[in-house]
Amino acid sequence: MARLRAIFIGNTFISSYSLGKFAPIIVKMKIVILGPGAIGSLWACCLSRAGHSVSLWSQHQCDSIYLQQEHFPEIQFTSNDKDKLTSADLLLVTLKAPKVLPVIERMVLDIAQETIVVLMHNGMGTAEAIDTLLPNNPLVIATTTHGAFRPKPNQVLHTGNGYTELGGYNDGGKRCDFLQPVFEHALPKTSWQTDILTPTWHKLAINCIINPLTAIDQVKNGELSSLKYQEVITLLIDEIRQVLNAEGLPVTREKLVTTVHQVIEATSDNYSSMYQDIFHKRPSEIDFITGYLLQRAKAHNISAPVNQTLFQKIKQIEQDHD
Ligand code: KPL
Repeated sequence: MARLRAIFIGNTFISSYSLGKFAPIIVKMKIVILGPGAIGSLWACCLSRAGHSVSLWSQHQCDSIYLQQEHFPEIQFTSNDKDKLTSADLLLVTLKAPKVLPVIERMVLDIAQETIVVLMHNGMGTAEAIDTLLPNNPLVIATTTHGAFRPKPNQVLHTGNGYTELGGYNDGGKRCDFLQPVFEHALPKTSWQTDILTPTWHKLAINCIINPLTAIDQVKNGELSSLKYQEVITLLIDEIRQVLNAEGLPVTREKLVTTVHQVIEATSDNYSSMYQDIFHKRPSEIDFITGYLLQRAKAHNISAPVNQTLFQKIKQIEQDHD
């Protein structure tokens, strides 16, 4: 039997029509990408090629940005256009976690209540703040394992094929499952999660282990499979598991060990994002990764001394850079 779902977002008509095996029809959305770094630029190119009206919002005040992804034709995006922002159906935030709140705070008056806000970054803790700042906007969380690299300001490379998980954070966001075919059509694979906090916590667990260890020792992810790191990884996993369990996620130690080692293997040739931040003497996302874990550990009266040590080491390195 045919199923027709029709949804209006702002002035845009989104329809998702499925008949037997036919794919959904996705109508053009007005999308602004806030923070077009590597992953934001990749989504900008993919969503634009999928037929959406995409514009960018960058910290570098400029009217237009050219981006070329691999062999595809170069695309000219308008940038920092207030009209595009106020009329956006979707604001895809690909800023790093520490920048999310300060940047959105400055833009708050130009974001319409109907605009769906999607947060896509490593770490946790921003959604609470954005939900308070924009209480009427549908808020969606996204995690992605796609790899992207910007060798030059106008060029983006899709360096690793991954998957994206989306899910609503607030009531409005929970009604946005029609975004799944939009993202899937632009850059597969994408799934809609009714409980997005579970995959987000799992990603946080992985980042709490791989990111600080690789950043402190300045090694590739793959190095963490050597014997030297196994004791500290086991201790970190034990602390993280207790926090996840206290948060209501019934994950076992074995499951976490397997997942972490799978990611180390799959990304063995990667320099983690925290490695790169420390290498380039940029502030890292530690407050939103290990810092968030430690906050939740404290709330549950769980001691996490090994995570605390890594947190302090990264903080010390950042201070030395200052
Ligand atoms: O998410 C990552 C990161 O570098 O931030 C991992 C999964 C560790 C891959 O490098």
